[in-house]
Amino acid sequence: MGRIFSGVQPTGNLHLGNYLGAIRNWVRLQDEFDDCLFCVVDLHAVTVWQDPVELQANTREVCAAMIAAGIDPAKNVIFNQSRNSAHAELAWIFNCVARMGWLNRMTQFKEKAGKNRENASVGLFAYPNLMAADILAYRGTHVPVGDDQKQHLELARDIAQKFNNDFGVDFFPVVEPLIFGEATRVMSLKDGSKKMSKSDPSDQSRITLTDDADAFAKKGRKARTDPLPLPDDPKDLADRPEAANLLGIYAALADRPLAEVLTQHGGGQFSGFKQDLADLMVAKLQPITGEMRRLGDDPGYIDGVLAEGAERARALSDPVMDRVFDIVGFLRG
Ligand code: AQP
Repeated sequence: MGRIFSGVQPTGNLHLGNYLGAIRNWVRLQDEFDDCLFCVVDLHAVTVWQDPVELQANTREVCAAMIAAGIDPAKNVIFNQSRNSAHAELAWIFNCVARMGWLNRMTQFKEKAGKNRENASVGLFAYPNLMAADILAYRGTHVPVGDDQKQHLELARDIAQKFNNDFGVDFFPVVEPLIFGEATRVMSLKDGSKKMSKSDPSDQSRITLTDDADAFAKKGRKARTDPLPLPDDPKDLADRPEAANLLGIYAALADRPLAEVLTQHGGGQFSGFKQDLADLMVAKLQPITGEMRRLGDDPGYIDGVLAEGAERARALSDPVMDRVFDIVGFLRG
């Protein structure tokens, strides 16, 4: 039925957006697809400066979060990206396939580089080529991600197609994004126009997977809202980004359609709704955060999962890369 590849950067502050937009969907997909690779993308992380000691701790934390959320390391391939050199090798070939103009259009680079573009790393600019390589080194067909990665996946499709055209082959598949759920883009708790993100300087802007029950309640209570009561029709959320965000989070966590949540809460005040939301976060997230903590106390186990996953990953990418080198014309003895 196809092969899943997806990843999370080990850049700390793993948050509710990463969970609802990505990791939780992976848990569901692992039963639908025979082959799933879930990767801690440490090569992507170093496109901006990372403290080496923290990078190692964050890599283990992301792996623990995946397992704690319900991804089975025996059935799926869980590993960190730098352990398989195929990612970097194919990314180089894609650096030579993708066009500068394509990368110049990427909004994430513009957002992350900000005004200081000249000072951004070359790696940050070429990030989408590495992302295409992550998927295509396994000839991955389906990529479950949050809405923010849509543009990068379109680029991955363009790269695959150009490679196939340039070399007159039908080798790389057309990658399908899988973007689903009621919270495909979770927004900051402080500003409904900004996505919830690991790099936001304010810890109050996000729910992290290491927060405790008190933090869920406090952050939920303090989340920005507007003075109106909750609407009962989804159409009335169009110009109320903060309300839309909190209701979307609620619907996603409760696993219920947004319309149904509005039927229940419409007309009510935010104070009562926020309490319900905090209770829901505790009920749904605390078992995960507790399990993450337990796994965090056993780094030997996590390291074993990552090492074994990398071996399995290499076994899957080796034949793909042999064929790529052959197509490109590299003599390999
Ligand atoms: N706010 C979000 N809502 C829904 N999904 C999200 N994702 C990220 N933020 C949200 C999804 O999480 C997966 C892993 O993301 P990543 O580790 O590659 O980080 P990112 O997309 O660059 O965003 P972050 O986590 O906020 O980090 P910074 O602050 O560095 O930009 C992806 O599937 C992503 O779509």
